[in-house]
Amino acid sequence: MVAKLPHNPRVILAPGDPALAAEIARVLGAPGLPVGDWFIKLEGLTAGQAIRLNGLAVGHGGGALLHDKEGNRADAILRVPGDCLPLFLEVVGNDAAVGPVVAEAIRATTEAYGRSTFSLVCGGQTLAVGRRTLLMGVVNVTPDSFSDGGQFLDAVKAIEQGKRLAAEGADILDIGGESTRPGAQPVEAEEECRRVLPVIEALAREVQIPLSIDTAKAVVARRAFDAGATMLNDVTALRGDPEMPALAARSGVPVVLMHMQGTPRTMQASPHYGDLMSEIVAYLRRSMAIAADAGVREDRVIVDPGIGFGKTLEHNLEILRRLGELRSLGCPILVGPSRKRFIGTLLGDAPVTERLWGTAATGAFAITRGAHILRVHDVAAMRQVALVADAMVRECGPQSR
Ligand code: HH2
Repeated sequence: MVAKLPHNPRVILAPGDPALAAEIARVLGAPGLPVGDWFIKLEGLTAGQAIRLNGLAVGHGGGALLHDKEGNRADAILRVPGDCLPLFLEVVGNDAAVGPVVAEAIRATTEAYGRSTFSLVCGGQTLAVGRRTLLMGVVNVTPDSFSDGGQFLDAVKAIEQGKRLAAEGADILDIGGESTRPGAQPVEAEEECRRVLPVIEALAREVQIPLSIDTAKAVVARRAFDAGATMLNDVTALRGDPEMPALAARSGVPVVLMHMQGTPRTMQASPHYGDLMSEIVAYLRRSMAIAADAGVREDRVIVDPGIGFGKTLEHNLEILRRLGELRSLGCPILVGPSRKRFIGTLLGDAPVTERLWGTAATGAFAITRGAHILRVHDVAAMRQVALVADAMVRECGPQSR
């Protein structure tokens, strides 16, 4: 199980850049050519394991870059030629100094990385993920959301908005009754329910697509499921409410696990990371393990790096550039850049109403970097972006997803 793999293993680059691989195959007319190496990072090895791993990798035409940590601990970026990996894993598994645990961490991670299509069962509906980019349309039933606060606080308006987004081509609607914007005030569960339940009840009757409840409170999630929601979007990744993991398991819904540093009140104060993607992957892996221990099936999990949640502009850009590393978790990847402040900053402090083109650029880039689902406010425009970006990704071959 990927969630419980030791050494926080993750693929940094797979054999050949997929686009490059497709191009070489096209030019040379030889699709089976080995076009590159795996680059896999393993953390918390013993120094002895890391040195031995390097020796074994060199013996298979690769190598390992070692990063010394405190005392006897070491991280390694392992490089193994793509066509040598099966043999290399056999040798590592049988090596007394390294052993089967490390071999399994590498094997399971590369296998998870290679998964490109998924099925998400949401009540009676099944979403095919990975064939084209899915859009999750946002319905904020709040007075204070950063992007559209107060516009849909009235249930009738929120229902209309949900119906509009569904008609524009949303694949999922995400309904939330508490803003998570930096510094937002917490909302009581009763008030959150009062906001979202009538909207979910009406939309469950009126639209044919799955409804997701955006909440960190188990009591709100439970009542939302009773009202017709069939997906959970928990920005605390099952760590905010101790009742949430068991509820998620019992209800059997797909669960979005999002990374956040700090809480919405504090997260933008001074976000700080050592290796950003290492910390995000380790955090999500830990939440996946919490989910698995509570009984959530592995095929119900979606991961999200949490754009803007305890992240500076530079962090958000780095996440988008390195998004592919999340593929090592073997789950669909959801990204929510829509109208966020970093886009405004890049556009010279553009207000939230003028961030659509920036959102489009970010969404297209995220798709080329492996996002399967985009959480967006402007579904009609982003449907066009996704259609065109998907066509370009397809040109690069199936491996590029
Ligand atoms: N972003 C927001 C809220 N929920 N959930 C996931 N999984 N990923 C995100 O990036 C994400 C999210 C913030 O956007 P919005 O809902 O428009 O604002 P607010 O939280 O102020 O209501």
